[in-house]
Amino acid sequence: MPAIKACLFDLDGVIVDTARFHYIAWRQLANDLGFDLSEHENEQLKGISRMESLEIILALGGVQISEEEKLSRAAEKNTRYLVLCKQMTPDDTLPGVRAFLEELKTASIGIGLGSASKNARIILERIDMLSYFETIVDGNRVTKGKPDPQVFQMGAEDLGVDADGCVVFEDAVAGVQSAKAAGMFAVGIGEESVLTEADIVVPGFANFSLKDLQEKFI
Ligand code: B16
Ligand code: MG
Repeated sequence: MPAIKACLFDLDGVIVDTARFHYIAWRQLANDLGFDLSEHENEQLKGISRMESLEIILALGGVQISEEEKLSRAAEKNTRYLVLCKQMTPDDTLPGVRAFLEELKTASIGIGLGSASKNARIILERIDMLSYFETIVDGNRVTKGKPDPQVFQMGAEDLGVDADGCVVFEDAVAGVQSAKAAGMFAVGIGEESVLTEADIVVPGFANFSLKDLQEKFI
């Protein structure tokens, strides 16, 4: 059986459900600009950087604003998002995540974060999960967003592990594509009908152990 050397985790939608806060804050921005943003439309923004998300929303609303206004609207959205995130506590960590990371630690498997978010550290601190991660690759470090493989390649490099020993956990289509482009085993968190390019798809970590992963890892 090939050995798993490291696991790289996306943040939003994998470790913690911040997608609902992103949606509230983006929807408010759309409303301020005179249109609405549906939950379905919001799906397209998962795993996508802040500024790219803004461009998608503006295109959806058929609205054009100056580059300067884009920066101020994005900053305003982030302020709203962070206010909402203040409600989070360690109990908001998604079910089974903590136990799974404990299993990895016991098995001496490397643990890294690969997130598009520039708020990754703040969020991990809020849910008391920062100490699990040996490396954090976030939106402040990458120059190319998902689906580019850079975020996970940097994580593997930080941990000193080859791509074929890495497993990536992702809830976004762009994130799964990023993992596959990096030559890694991709576990989709969510629905098979959406995450079609993942090697396996599970609904979450609630009933998923390291042994389950090792049995599927190829
Ligand atoms: P921020 P992930 C992504 O995080 C979110 O899925 C995406 O919706 C968000 O726009 C992006 O982070 C940037 O977040 O505005 O906090 O920098 O899923 O890659 O962990
Ligand atoms: Mg995500």
